This record gives sequence, structure tokens and C-alpha cells, in this order.
Amino acid sequence: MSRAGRSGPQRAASAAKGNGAAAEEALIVAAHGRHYVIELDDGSRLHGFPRGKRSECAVGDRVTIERAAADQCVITGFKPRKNLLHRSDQFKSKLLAANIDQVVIVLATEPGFSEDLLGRALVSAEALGIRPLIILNKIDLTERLEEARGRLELYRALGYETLFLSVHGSPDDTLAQLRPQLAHRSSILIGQSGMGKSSLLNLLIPGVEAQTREISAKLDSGKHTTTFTRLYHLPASVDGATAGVEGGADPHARQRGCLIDSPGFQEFGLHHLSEGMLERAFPEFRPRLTECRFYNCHHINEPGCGVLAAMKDGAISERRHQLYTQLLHESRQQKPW
Ligand SMILES: Nc1nc2c(ncn2[C@@H]2O[C@H](COP(=O)(O)OP(=O)(O)O)[C@@H](O)[C@H]2O)c(=O)[nH]1
Ligand SMILES: [Mg+2]
Ligand SMILES: [Zn+2]
Repeated sequence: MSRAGRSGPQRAASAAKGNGAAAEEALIVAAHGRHYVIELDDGSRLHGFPRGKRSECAVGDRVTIERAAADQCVITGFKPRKNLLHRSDQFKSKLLAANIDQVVIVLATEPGFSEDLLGRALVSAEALGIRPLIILNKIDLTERLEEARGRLELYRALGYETLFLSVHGSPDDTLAQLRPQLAHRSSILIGQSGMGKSSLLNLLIPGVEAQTREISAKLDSGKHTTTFTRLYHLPASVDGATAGVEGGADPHARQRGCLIDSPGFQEFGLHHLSEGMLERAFPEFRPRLTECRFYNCHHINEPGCGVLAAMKDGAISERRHQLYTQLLHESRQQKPW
């Protein structure tokens, strides 16, 4: 690859300097089990493995590495991170991605989207203090547009920003809407299959399929699995800049922002969130929490509960309270991990 060719001399120089053992900083751009793809600051990519059995790092982490072989390295540590997004169920807790600025929730008019998944994605973002952005795709399919808009009204009223677009029907408008939202941020895409996540990635990141194949080949020696999380740098066009080379070697790529694509969002377990985190992850609950008679109120059936009173008045939606109840139940399950 030309990339490797370009960075060859640089690599040799840095390896010689530190006798191959100097710690270098790099970015994790893909993860599949204990196998990582590591991107150096010159854009070249290596296979990376953690030193121990258990791996504590995720896509989006900045790590320190030591060269092991020409295209391999050992991850020796990671830099302090802003945040870390998890997913968990009764059986395991999984690291999803680190250093996230925005959770982009991709929904569509057809097939109908899961409101449960939307609610969970919002809660996961709120629990980390990350900004959520809701996208309703396929507005060209007008038959179910009004129904979808109606279901989203609750979330708009809660203050969540919602974009209505059509990746296929009006790609230019879609780009115009998304550019200012994505530029200079690290965003993770969340969505059920069929909502248009891949279509969106294709529109935003030219050549994304080739990149995916390259990473996939690296991770799985040729098997084209899509069961890994990966990070794509946004192209220069996203922030309106005209100059700049496409690809990882562009020194401005890091500042332009990135998109992290993660498979398997049919379910989004949040067993790892504590009760205290949960009640605060519902923004409409927050002002009511001080109204509860009992300081340790669970907002389920306690007398004098501010949340339940607000629900009775119609100020808090029953759908949202149901989700809270379900998440609280999950949070109380035993966790073997
Ligand atoms: N009508 C319409 N179809 C779309 C749009 N975006 C994606 N699709 C279609 O929806 C299906 C699922 O899209 P895909 O990108 O594979 O979804 P993913 O499973 O979320 O990655 C495909 O058949 C796409 O062609 C859109 O804006 N309008
Ligand atoms: Mg897809
Ligand atoms: Zn209460």
C-alpha cells in the first residue's frame, strides 16, 4: 500500500531512536475481541494486542504502544479518556467506544423504529453527559412519515435535537444538515439494522466500503465479518475545508471529527447503570427528584413521589416512566461481571 510506503522511512527512524522499545502514541480505530487496529499519527495502521489477557481499551482510545513486528504492536497503556460507552446485559459488560462527543441515533420511517432502543440510547448518552442527536431517515417514504414524526414529538419536547432527512431521496440536503452537526466531533452511530446506517456512512465517507474491507481483512485474516466496531475519519468536505488529502495521512483528519460504527444494536443493555445514574439520565425527572418525600425514593410506588405526581399531571410521559422502571429492574439484577 502506498500509505505504508510513505511512512516507511519515518517508522524506521522512530524505531531506531528507541531501539524498537520507545513508547509511541496511537489511536484505536477498530476492535474485535482482543485484536485491535491501531492508527499511528502518520496514518499508517498496525495490528495491536493488549499485554494482558483482559483488554481495557476501546475504539477511540489513545494508547501507548511498543512495536513488536513490522506491522504489529503491543498496547502498553492508554491515555486518560473523556468517557467510555458501555453496553451490558446479565452475562457480560462490553466496552463500546471511548472519547465520544455525540451519540447519533439513526431511525427511519420504515421499517418502524424501536422506541425502546431510542430511549436506551438517550439514557446511555445522558448518563455520560454526552449530547444525543436523533435522525429520522427515509422521509421520502411519506406513507409512515406522520406516524414517525408523531412518535418523535415526545423527544423533541424533551429538548432533543431531531433531524428529518432522506439519505437516498435528498442526499445534498442530508449532507447540508449533517455537516455542522458532525464536524469536529467524535460521534457514534446507533441504530437497528435497516434504518440506513450503512447508506449514511457511504454518503458521508467516500470509500468507506473499501476501508471496511481493509480493516476487516486485518482483523479477521480475510473473513469479511462486520461484527467489529470501527472508527472513520470524516473527509475534508464535512467541515467545508477544500484543502487536505483524503486518508489517514492528512494531519487535519483528527480535528475534522470521526464517526464510529458499531454493529449489534438490536438490543442495548444498560445493566451497568446504577439507580442514581438512571434517575438523572431522564432529564424530565431531574427537577422532580427534590420533591420526593423520601430521600431514597425509587419513583416506583412510593407515597409523596415527585416523579409519580408529575406523571399523574401528564408532565412526565408514561412511556418514559415505563422505560425507567424496566431499566431499574435490569440494574438490580445480579451481575456476574
Ligand atoms: N427510501 C429510502 N430507502 C433508504 C434510504 N436510506 C437507506 N435506504 C434503504 O434502506 C435499506 C437499509 O439501508 P442500510 O443502509 O443497509 O441500513 P443499515 O442496516 O442501517 O445499515 C436499504 O435497502 C437502503 O437502500 C432513504 O433515505 N430512503
Ligand atoms: Mg448496515
Ligand atoms: Zn420519587
